[in-house]
Amino acid sequence: MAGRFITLEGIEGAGKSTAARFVREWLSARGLTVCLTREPGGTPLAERVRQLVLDRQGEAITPVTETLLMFAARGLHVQNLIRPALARGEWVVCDRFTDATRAYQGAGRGVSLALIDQLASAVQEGLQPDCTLLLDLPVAAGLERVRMRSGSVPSDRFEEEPAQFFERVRAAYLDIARAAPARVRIIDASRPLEAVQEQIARALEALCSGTA
Ligand code: T5A
Repeated sequence: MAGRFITLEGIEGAGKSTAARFVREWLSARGLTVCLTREPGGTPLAERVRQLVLDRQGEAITPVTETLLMFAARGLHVQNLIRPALARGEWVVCDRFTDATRAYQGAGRGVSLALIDQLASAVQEGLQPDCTLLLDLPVAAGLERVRMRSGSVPSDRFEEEPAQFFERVRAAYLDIARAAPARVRIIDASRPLEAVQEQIARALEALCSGTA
């Protein structure tokens, strides 16, 4: 079976990283070779861009510059990790991709979607996820999980944002899912872990059998 490109999306604390590890195990158990990665980041240089863009102590970054940094990291990631892994027949499981830029920089920060689409087209050169798992839950529940995990001090620049910012991000993700129902599967991430994993397993079964 040829490699496929799976992305995970959602607001902070939705459970993407936990779900990404589950996806890797589920696919590996079926004999598939999996490349688990994340954005921003995924290659040595892209991880350095990640540090710059998430750093709470750094200098001010405008929304457009933030968008350019996300795509600079994405360009490195697509060219040096994602495309080579897919070419080897591996399944790439990526914690966030361009939908995050549409939701955070587009809806969250007000950057024009036309600019985001133009940058996506230049950087991705036709590469699109085969399947996106959108882990959806109320903003308060996601932020509470983050608080339980890391305490009350924000761990990056995005966690400093108010709840209204994440409401816009969540709404944008749901709009993206409604506009691309064949690609984006909404997972009810407010459920207990086992129930979340059942929903993900169903989506993966559909993808593997070619019906997603
Ligand atoms: N960003 C990123 C942009 O603005 N634009 C872009 O283009 C891109 C690519 C970093 C930031 O970058 C921004 C968005 C982000 O703010 P990130 O590293 O993915 O992106 O950071 P976060 O989203 O902040 O990642 P988190 O680790 O906070 O959230 P996750 O991965 O969604 O959640 P996870 O799996 O770590 O789980 C959080 C906690 O909840 C528990 C877990 O055990 C953990 O403690 N949990 C559950 N608890 C109960 N029930 C369940 N079903 C649970 N699932 C997980």
